[in-house]
Amino acid sequence: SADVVTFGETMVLLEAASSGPLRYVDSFTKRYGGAESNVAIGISKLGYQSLWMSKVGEDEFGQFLIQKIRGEGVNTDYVQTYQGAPTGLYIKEMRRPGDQRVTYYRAGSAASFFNKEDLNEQQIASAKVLHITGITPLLSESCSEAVFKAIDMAKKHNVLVSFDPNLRFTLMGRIGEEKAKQLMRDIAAKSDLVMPGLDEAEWLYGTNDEAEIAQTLFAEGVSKVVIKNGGEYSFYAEAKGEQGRVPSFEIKQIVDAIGAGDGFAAGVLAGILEGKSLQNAVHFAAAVGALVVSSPGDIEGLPTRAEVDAFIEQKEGHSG
Ligand code: KDG
Repeated sequence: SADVVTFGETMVLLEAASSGPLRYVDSFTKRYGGAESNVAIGISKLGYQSLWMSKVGEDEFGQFLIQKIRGEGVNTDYVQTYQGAPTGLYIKEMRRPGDQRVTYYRAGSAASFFNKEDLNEQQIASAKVLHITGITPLLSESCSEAVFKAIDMAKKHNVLVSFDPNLRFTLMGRIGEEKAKQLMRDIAAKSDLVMPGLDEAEWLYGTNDEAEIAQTLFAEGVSKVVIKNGGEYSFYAEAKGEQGRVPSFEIKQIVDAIGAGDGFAAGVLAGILEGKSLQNAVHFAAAVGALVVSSPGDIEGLPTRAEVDAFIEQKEGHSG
């Protein structure tokens, strides 16, 4: 059985091969990404078992995604091929250095037809962690229902529920921002570990006071909170334990920041699976996030355990 089970949409990524507005870009590099499969790949590279459930279109891109993700060591046995809709796409544009933009071609995609019947309860029940992101419930009503159903399954079997809100404002149009906010807060309240960015937490809870946000979540039954503040630091707190800040690693050049949060989440989860304290798990995760932003693509920079140790050693003169 898998250590971490997750589900959600993965898309083919067409990354502009040159900078400037897309209308002037003539070629693209084909990659792929999806927040949840990015985490699953991160977990696999760090030496743990992961399983990702989804629906892909009955098309070449769907086969490409399954091949690639399976090739990274993720269990894709519960990914279904769906005839009714195509695999989604997204495009990365580099308008000018430092101004990276993402465009989705995913409305009505195969993955948005994922529903609660597609969840494998046995796989969730036997996992150690169920990882959810806030992207999935925004895709469709059936995806939203699947998120709540999966959380119920995990709770019934004492599986840790991990939640990264991963706010996607461009996907909120279907239900509106206020309902989306409530939805995210409802999912967070049902989770054990909640890992928003500081700006996301501020949007959700109306304050940027990390300790106060953590207290709100603890009062709702959450046990661990990690709040990421990009290149600066991450805050961590446990309901019955310590809280503090862990500085981020300095990096020379940000090549592609998309996917860093997923690498970070994989790092925290791997740290927890290994029995690290939350503080040490966050330190480890900060190194994973730093390595991801130093490479193009969402998943290409995800490190192995040895690469994380070497990076920490190089930065701090000791291994993590
Ligand atoms: O976190 C990275 C994701 O944003 C990327 O892989 C694409 O899943 C994706 C999304 O919905 O934006």
